[in-house]
Amino acid sequence: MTQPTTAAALEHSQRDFYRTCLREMLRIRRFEERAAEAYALGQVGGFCHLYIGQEAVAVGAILPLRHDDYVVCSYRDHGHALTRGIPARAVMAELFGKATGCSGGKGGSMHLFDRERHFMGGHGIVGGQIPLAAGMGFSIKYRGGDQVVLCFFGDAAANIGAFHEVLNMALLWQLPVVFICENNRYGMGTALTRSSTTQQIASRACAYDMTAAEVDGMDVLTVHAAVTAAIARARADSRPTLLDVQTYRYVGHSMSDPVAGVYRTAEEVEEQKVRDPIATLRGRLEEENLLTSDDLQAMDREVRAEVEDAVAFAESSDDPEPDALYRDVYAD
Ligand SMILES: Cc1ncc(C[n+]2csc(CCOP(=O)(O)OP(=O)(O)O)c2C)c(N)n1
Repeated sequence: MTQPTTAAALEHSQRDFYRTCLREMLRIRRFEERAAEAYALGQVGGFCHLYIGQEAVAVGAILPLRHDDYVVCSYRDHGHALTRGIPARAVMAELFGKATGCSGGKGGSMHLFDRERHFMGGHGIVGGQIPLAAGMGFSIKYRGGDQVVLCFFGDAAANIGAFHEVLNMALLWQLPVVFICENNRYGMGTALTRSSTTQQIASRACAYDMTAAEVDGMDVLTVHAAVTAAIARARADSRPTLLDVQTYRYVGHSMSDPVAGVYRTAEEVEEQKVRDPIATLRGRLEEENLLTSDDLQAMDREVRAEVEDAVAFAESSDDPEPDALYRDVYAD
């Protein structure tokens, strides 16, 4: 067999990379559509915050990580967990509160966790993960490692005091943390104008002399490039970065919030769908003849099958034993 030329090999690897991005975003979308159905049927209890519309952020940011790097994020965490490699079965089972869930069924949608994959949650307290990320960064540096931490949070979390303190300390101590603000414009029902949030974040970054960039969060390739550069800076020079990633959620704040709510119009939501991250990448791949509609259908079929398998697994799994309440998930 003839060896592919370097150019052809490069083209192949680029095509595979684009397809991986598309597939990962599609997995999140289909997983969450199905999770919403399960929630409506009463199979998922507690809170459930969907990520639909924001998929390009988790996928673009997490794909460049090494397996020993760390991820920590807010309660809107299904996409981050799936992209980090937690099996769809374990994530769905956690939503269903089953013993086979990645947090033993004791965390639910907001508290996905996986020690092996260095996925440090899923946090329900707005901004609670930001100081934890600094601790992880400090611990890496203290032990002389070269891992990095990705810390995701919403724009409203930039209002908590710890955000300011942590940015300051991260810079003073030169911690290898990439702070990723997923700026979806709304903090539950509170709308800050996009520019005011962006200005706040940029001015803070400037005050802390930290590289701050505005990134188009609806374009997975743009997110990937920005985070790859930030990861390199953290790994090689132990320097923190703050990214203001502009994104949008098409769904309500949580399953108990209507799609548009009183704080935005249905027209606004529809307008934003023109920038859909999945449709944008799919269009680009089709234009460049890197994907046919048959390929796309096959990909969608596989993803749907994975999600159905995850639901069947969650449905047939057992509830945690009552005494598991008193045991650490990782103790056994
Ligand atoms: C410390 C704290 N205050 C208030 C809340 C209630 N709360 C839950 S989500 C939320 C909005 C957060 O918005 P943002 O950080 O922008 O993230 P998004 O939900 O948009 O992803 C609030 C105020 C909370 N969970 N924790």
